[in-house]
Amino acid sequence: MITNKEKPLTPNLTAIERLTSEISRAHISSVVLIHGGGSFGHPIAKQYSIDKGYRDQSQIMGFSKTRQAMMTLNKFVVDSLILHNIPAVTVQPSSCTITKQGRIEVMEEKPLWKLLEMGFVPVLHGDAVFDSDMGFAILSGDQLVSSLATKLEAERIIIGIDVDGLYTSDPKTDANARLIQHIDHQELTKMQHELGGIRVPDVTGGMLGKVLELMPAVEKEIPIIIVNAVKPGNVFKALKGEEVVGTVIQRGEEVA
Ligand code: IP8
Repeated sequence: MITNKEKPLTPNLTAIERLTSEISRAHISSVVLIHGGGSFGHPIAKQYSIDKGYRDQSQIMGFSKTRQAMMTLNKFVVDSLILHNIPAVTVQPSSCTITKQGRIEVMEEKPLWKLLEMGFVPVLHGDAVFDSDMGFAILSGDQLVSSLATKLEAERIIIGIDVDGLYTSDPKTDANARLIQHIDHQELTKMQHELGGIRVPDVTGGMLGKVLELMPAVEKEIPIIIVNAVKPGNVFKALKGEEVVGTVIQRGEEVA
């Protein structure tokens, strides 16, 4: 929602401005912000098949361009955060992370701990990163969220998207789609099996992928709330722990 998905390399400055002002108003003392690639990282990564790993020399320029596009988007976000008096500092995933087959293998966390300890707000993003098997890969913001929440022992995860939460089907195309207000990881695993193999539309597919990526954090008992960040005030309310429409994902009781 922080970019215009229809137009490559176009930020949604209004949304960025409003979101950063909500984050600022919430006065949260210890927070890590992570954003995705939107119409900056994705079109270029796709054009050069960066997600498939290194295949030939022609991708080398593509890797540089993907990284640069992510830095451009990140600058819009961080500039706006600083304008709202948030001491934001970018931590580039490509400089501190190596993946193996697209999964985080090594990540230097010390700068993150230091930033948090000193009261800064670290800002990370989905990125083109180096991969020990594939040469390079795309590391999604969602994988970063899950991994960092676990490593940094987060109290909770708040995900801002452009629909009200997790639905039973695509709310943009299916009038019968129902918002799931509460779900545990077992129900989510079942849902994954039901949907396994089905070519799901973008929103649900993207959402399911997002949610599955977050499962390790849920298993570590870190609650997740997914809210519609397009609706003014939702991110603020979620940050403040106030009641807000959305989907709460929590670890359920284990069934013997
Ligand atoms: O939007 C992908 O991050 P995501 C980042 O969180 C790039 O999947 C470089 C495409």
